[in-house]
Amino acid sequence: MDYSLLWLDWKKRGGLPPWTGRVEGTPETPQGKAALRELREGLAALGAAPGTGCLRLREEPGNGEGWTLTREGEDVVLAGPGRGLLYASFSLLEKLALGREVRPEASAPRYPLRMLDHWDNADGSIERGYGGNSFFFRGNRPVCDGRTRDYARLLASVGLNACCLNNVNVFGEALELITGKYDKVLREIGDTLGEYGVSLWLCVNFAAPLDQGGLPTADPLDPAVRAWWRETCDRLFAAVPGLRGFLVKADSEGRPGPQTYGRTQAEGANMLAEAVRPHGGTILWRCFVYNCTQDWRDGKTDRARAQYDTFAPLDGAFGENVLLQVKNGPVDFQVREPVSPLLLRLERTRSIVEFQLAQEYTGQQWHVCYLAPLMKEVLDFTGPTGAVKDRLEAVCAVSNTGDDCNWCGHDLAAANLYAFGRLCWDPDLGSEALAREWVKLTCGPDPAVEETVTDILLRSREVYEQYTSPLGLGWLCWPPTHYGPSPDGFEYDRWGTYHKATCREIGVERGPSGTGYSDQYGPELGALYGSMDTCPEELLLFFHRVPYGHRMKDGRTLLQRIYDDHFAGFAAAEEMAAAWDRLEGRVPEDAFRRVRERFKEQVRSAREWRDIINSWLYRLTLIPDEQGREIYL
Ligand code: GCW
Repeated sequence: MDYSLLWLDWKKRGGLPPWTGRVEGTPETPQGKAALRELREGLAALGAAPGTGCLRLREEPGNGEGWTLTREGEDVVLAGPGRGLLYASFSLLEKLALGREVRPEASAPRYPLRMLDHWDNADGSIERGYGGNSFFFRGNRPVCDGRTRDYARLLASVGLNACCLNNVNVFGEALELITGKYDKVLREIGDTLGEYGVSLWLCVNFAAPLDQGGLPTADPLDPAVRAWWRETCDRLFAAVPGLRGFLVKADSEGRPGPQTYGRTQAEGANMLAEAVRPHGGTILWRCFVYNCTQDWRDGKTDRARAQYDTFAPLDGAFGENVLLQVKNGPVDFQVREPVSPLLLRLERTRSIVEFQLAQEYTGQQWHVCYLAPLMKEVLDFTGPTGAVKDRLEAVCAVSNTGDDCNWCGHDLAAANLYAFGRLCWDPDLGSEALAREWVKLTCGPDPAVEETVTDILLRSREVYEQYTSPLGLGWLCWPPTHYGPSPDGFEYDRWGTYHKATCREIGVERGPSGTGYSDQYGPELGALYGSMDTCPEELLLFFHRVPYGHRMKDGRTLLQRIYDDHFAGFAAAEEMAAAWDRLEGRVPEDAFRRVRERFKEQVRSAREWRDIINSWLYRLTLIPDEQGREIYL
């Protein structure tokens, strides 16, 4: 095996309770059987020895995912349907591995759909992938092997239950995934994932009736188009029983969609929903619809507004088996954005939030950036219509995995995968608790390792934010890769992501006197964000065009705050790297070396960010740093 099992690499430990020595039960579902196997193998690896009592698995009928743990005399009983038993088993193994007391409890997931989206291409590359190549596609075709199974185990162990195999940008051989050519291997993948309770999803090309079906149109209201999708789904869902639905990127960044035919997003989504409905299927319809060919001279169009403007008027027009998939922020996975106002607005439409574990804009898995705090910020965010986490039906994230030996490129990036799964099960868990658990499960019980790595993880997002793009501004990165600083890189381009910095001020005004974006939050939040005085400082430059001399709450000028953040962020990156160095000999040698290499690059890149952003603003303003630190002319 040329890859690790991440947190599932159970390590021997003493002091296991006596009932762990024997596991009994005769579950009948594939998931129940998987639970039994995981327990037997996991307990043996943890060092369980024969004792009094035993662990019983009691499989109940049904397709639910909840489970209970009770004590019966000297025995411990795990009860639930097959899927529930699977989650119960991993939860129990984790508790034992962490040395926690096992107490009676009941657990059930908060969301019925907890999903990872792969941006894997058929040719084996991964769009915005930073952990190697695809393990789902090799040699320009899907593959099912031992890694598929281990991946399913990893997902199930943190409670994830769905996975979309291919990139939302569907091209090349991926266009054939729905044509019958790959039914056999897709079925195998679906079954392998299904054994671990993970359903299979595919991304489809909205223009497939035209591109693959040979029809003259892909108009969603055309009867021949509707019939084509129905027939395609009838065959596909019968051939691939693990399939649960499609994820669709339409009318987005050049992808075809209903707009071409003068139809609405709802008409497009509902047409597909009708085709998958007889098979119990669901359509996840992405809301990432905006004008990506904006003229930078056009000061009126505000990309941040686009998704709400397109979808809010359609609230209630979507079929029952459609979920609108909304990115966590209004623009695109920047290190800091406000919560997407669409998530607060949809009332009669089901929604799924999309996070991005793939660190496209957050250091590309060369920089540490623990994303649980960002995800919690979004889930916990409460507006007049309630907390985001209570309004959602489902949660998904773009996966950060690939075929690297450590799955994620950066060993510490696996913490994001772990925390994401756990938060989908229970969004009330805390970032710190999850970080600690992940460290202990991955690295063992050494308290110095736990403290150091937890501290690195918890600081990491803020540190990244400090040395990159200040106060919600975003987009100061190098356009071709989205890595490294290039303050004007996006400025005169078509993406609608501008800072408009002059010698006096910086940022786009999105309050009522500007693009009016803040109004999308409704009266209360709109007023809060809409005024520079009340706008939370960390989002100041997302919402406002601000003079450099603007006084921040602590009395510093905006410009001084930006300088300070960049100096502090770089210093913190150096500190984190040094802290990691002190763990030499305490974490496995290969992981130690890999992470040390990554930190070298992080520190190099952080220095570049610090100096380029600070110099850029100094050259614009000619206002020196109050502390006289070096900024380059
Ligand atoms: O962030 C952008 C990425 C694209 C991506 C797109 C999307 C898959 O740069 O690579 O395409 O978002 O989310 O559709």
